[in-house]
Amino acid sequence: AKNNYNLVLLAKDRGTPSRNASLAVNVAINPAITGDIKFNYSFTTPENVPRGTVIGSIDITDGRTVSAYTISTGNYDNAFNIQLKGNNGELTAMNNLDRETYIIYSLLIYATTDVDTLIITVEVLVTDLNDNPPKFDVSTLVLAVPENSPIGTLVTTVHCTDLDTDAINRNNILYLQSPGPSLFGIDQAGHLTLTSVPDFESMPSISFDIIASDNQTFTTNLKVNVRIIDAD
Ligand SMILES: [Ca+2]
Ligand SMILES: [Ca+2]
Ligand SMILES: [Ca+2]
Ligand SMILES: [Ca+2]
Repeated sequence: AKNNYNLVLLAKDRGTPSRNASLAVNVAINPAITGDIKFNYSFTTPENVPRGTVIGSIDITDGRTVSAYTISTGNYDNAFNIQLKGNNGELTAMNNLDRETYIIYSLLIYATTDVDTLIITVEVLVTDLNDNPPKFDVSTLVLAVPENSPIGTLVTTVHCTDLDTDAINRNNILYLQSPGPSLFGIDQAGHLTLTSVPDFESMPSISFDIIASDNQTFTTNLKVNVRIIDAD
């Protein structure tokens, strides 16, 4: 079938003498899309799979002969490639898939066949891996606590986030790492409290780390410096 037509538009006015102008227009006709025949596929892949990993195969088994598969829309950052394998379309990963950027891709794919062009929708669900460390909302903490403050005094609350899902970060924990005798405790809500009464004369300042660990895969340290304020 002819897919290109050259048209000439002619405009002519009613004046005397008559004036006219012409405009050449090239019109490209898109291949016929068979709207009522639609194939839907759904694939699942973990994030970070290497380039070339096969995500899934599109299998048109209705007697048509496919000459090409083309991804029309939805292929953000050129995440996927599709190749003709026999009569099938093999969808492979191109760039590293990042669940923290795109969780679901909805691809619109055309299959050019000997009869017509088919529309195929492919949904690719990207599943989570633990590939992000916990992150505190500050990089260091400098605090001051009056001496003789009672046990249980809330000194501060630290906040920690992780881009991975909670299911992946199971056993995400906060704990303290202290070189000397510990004056503080922390709970899993990030509350840093006194576990003994501070005494300026014996310990004017103390340094330690608050550590967040996501299932022992990544740990992130937050440096804390606490000055004890002298009281008479
Ligand atoms: Ca990721
Ligand atoms: Ca992740
Ligand atoms: Ca994580
Ligand atoms: Ca004192």
